[in-house]
Amino acid sequence: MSALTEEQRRGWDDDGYFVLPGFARREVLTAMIDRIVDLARRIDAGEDRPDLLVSPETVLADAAAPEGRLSKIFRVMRGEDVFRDFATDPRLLAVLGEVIGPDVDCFLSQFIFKHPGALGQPWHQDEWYFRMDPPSQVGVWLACTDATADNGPLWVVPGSHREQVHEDVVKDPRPGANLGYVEIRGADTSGEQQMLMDAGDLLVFDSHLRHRSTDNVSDGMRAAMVYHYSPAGTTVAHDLTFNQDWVPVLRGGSAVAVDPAPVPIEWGTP
Ligand SMILES: O=C(O)CCC(=O)C(=O)O
Repeated sequence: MSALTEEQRRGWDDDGYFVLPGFARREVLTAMIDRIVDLARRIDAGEDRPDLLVSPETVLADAAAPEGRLSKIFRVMRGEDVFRDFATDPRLLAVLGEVIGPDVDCFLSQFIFKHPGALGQPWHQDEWYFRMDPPSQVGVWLACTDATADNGPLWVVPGSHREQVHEDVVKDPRPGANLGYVEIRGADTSGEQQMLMDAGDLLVFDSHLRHRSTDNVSDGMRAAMVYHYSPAGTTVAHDLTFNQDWVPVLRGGSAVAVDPAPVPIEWGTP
């Protein structure tokens, strides 16, 4: 029996994404947010976590709470129970087995805070950043809070997953923008769809899908937990892989037990 409904399969093939509504329970979302806030505070207090990569929040750099000064924490999947359990949830692995195949690695895990006033991420394709062979990865974006019109939801261009990687990009010019962000120039976004999601909904999307998120103009935090998966044996064509940790999760269609021992970051050549 398929793990996808006909509608989800059609969404994957035709649009490059689909949503699994109500995929995560509230308790799981609360546990994720509590754990990430705790990690942010411990790191701020000087705890050494060479297995994690922390990305600062540049626009709101003077926030009082440590988590308010962060935009992302990467590589949380291996060593943190709540994030590892989600990444290897049998329901998720069944979906990934269908859209990727029987042998799957999780290579990226990141919790994204979007605090009130934080900027969104301009139009991009994740594959522009990845540069992998084979060039087709799968992202899963879990709404840890509701994603509303005001708090910086994702927007996607259905069908753009069939496009090549757009090389005509510019660095995000906005003051305070994340240093790594680029924006695709000149591509048609007239079919864009806003992804309003309830907390617990899961978006599954192709790494070629053009997407963006808008700024958080609300007075509440929007939060998301994002994982990326690849077919096992995928190779990366550049050295900027320090936010990645390659973890086998599926082999021959069966779940693989994940070693939770922390793996320090291997800094590539900048
Ligand atoms: O969550 C966001 O605001 C943007 C996330 C995104 O576009 C990505 O991770 O590729």
